[in-house]
Amino acid sequence: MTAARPGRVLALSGGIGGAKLALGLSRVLPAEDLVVVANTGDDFRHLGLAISPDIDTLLYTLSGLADPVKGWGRRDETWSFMAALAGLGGETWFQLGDGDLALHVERTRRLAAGETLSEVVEAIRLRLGIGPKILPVTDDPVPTRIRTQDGWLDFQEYFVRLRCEPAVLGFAFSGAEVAQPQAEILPLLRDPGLRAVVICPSNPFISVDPILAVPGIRAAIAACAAPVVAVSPIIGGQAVKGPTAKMMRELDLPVGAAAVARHYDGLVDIFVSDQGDGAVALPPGMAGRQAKTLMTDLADRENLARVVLDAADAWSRSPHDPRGSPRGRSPRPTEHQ
Ligand code: FO1
Repeated sequence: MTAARPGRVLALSGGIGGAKLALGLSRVLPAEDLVVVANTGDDFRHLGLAISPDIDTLLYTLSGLADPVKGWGRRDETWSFMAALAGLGGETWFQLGDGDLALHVERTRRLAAGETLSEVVEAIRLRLGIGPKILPVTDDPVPTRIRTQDGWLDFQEYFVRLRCEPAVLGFAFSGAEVAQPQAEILPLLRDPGLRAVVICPSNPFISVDPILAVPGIRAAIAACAAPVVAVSPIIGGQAVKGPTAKMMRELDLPVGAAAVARHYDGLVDIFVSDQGDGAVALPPGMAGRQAKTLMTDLADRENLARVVLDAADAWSRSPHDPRGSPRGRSPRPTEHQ
């Protein structure tokens, strides 16, 4: 490992896998140096409540409140509300624990009172004592829709109610074309002092792509002065959790880290794959790094965070030929060379 560089790190994250690396980053960086941009494509209204699963997974993970087994929801949760709802014949396919319910009720109240989603997340983040900022990628609705052989499905309908069983044919992020990126994100990406952009090991299709679909975000990442590092969510041809590998098969993609790297071609400088996968064929101009990417405990999360930052810093120190850059960018500022 080499000496750390100063500057902020912007991490893009979906839910469980992304939040694990975000936690690792939060433990090796000063709080003010980490900003996590969260996917909001999974957000929906349910039982009259505004639910933001990936934001909440980040809030719970970074505050130590997350359920360590499920990855979503709160630890030591009780389920009286669901049991009472079931007794009344209500809708119980989407599980809301009693403590978790409080967050949805409070978010719904604040939104109804005119707060933006960013303001709500910021208020809750401070109440939970979380240091790093968590920014919804946008305050506008960008619900992910899944195209299947049986037609289009709302995201949670596909993910939770149908347990990801229908084969996917494609995705849409409704409203993304008119969504405004959250106000702090583009200025951060344009900051010449930005240390790194980290694409966490989240599902590329349903967690990262909705973030990149918000106007201006993809272009700003491609143009930013800082190295962009992506961590593979696929290890040994399998997803650690969730439907990434199944989706790749259904989309006729080879299931492996190489296909994830190709998905990020033109955006990513360094691709971190699992050490057990050996050498991964990467698109021209993308550098590879191997590490233990399976994060089973806190030490794994911290170690992977250090590897990601070390790879980014080494990239920043190395001389670059902008013509050879996969992102076709102008040379980075002198102080970064
Ligand atoms: N995932 C499930 O598989 N079943 C559930 O009943 C469920 C409830 C739930 C409630 C609140 C929350 O924040 C997340 C919840 N999740 C549930 C997880 C979540 O829907 C997905 O993991 C994400 O949307 C995918 O990143």
